[in-house]
Amino acid sequence: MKRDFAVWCKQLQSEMESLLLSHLPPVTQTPQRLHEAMHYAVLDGGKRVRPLLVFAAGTLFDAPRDAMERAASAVEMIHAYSLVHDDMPCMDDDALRRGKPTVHKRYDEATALLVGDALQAQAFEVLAGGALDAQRKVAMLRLLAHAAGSSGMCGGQAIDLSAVGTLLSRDGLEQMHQLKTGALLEASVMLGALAGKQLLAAEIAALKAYADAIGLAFQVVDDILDAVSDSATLGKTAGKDAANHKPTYVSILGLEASQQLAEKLRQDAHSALLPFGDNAQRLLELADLIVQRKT
Ligand code: GRG
Repeated sequence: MKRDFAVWCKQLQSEMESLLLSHLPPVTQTPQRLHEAMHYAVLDGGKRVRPLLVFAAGTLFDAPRDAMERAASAVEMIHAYSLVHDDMPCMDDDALRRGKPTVHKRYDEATALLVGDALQAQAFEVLAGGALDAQRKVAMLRLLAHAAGSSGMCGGQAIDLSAVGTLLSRDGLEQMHQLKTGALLEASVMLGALAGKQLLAAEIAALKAYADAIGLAFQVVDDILDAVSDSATLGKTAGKDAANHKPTYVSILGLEASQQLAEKLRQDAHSALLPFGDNAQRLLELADLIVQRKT
């Protein structure tokens, strides 16, 4: 990783911490336990990949800072909510997330459910604020709602839950991941871009092709890491996919072919950005980060 990219990531990751804090209800506000659990779920953890994508795309299209900050916070809140719910006993039943006990373990199941619900609502409230014109805000709200709902992340999660113990084809696996993980990653890129200057149809198509490639690459790498890494490095339980007989890229293609696929997707992401030239440097570097990450 180049030094200036590493510095850019670190700076934004640290800024995200105070931004998210400022966009959450204070823990002193009633109901304090729920607000404390929301802070626990969102703050102090995670790579903040989705906010980084918002900033990289937003900067490419000269988006105002406040609009990028709101979009980045909103998308990270949706992501955090999905992790809280995914870890619950009725779904993945996990005890470890971001190196800490999961929310239902640290608090209780009812609180975890409410944390997810409240974070989702908070995300839309944050995105609805700020000085962008109303028409643009509605477009951004609609985009995030579509990516988070049954046509996006929730839909992907439903397919995932029903696929456990079954044989999924490679196409079926790809469709599930496009929805479960890809939709929110794509929304991060598009929200950043939408917050900026008017987009041409060709620019939208290029960004979508980039987002498609990194969305899938993210998941292929997630499957590889689950198979080859350990819980201490990942900050979540490793080896769960095989233990739960979940269809994954590693189980369908094998480890080596999965690694080759991740590399091919990284190159696809780079090719998609060619029309933007050097201006897309941060998006290019984020594609590399997604494929080369160790956690
Ligand atoms: C419960 C509605 C609902 C959806 C859950 C995101 C998700 C859908 C489930 C999480 C389970 C999982 C391992 C998904 C695969 C990829 C993924 C989203 C990993 C976690 O994202 P990272 O690596 O996490 O960006 P950090 O902690 O860095 O933010």
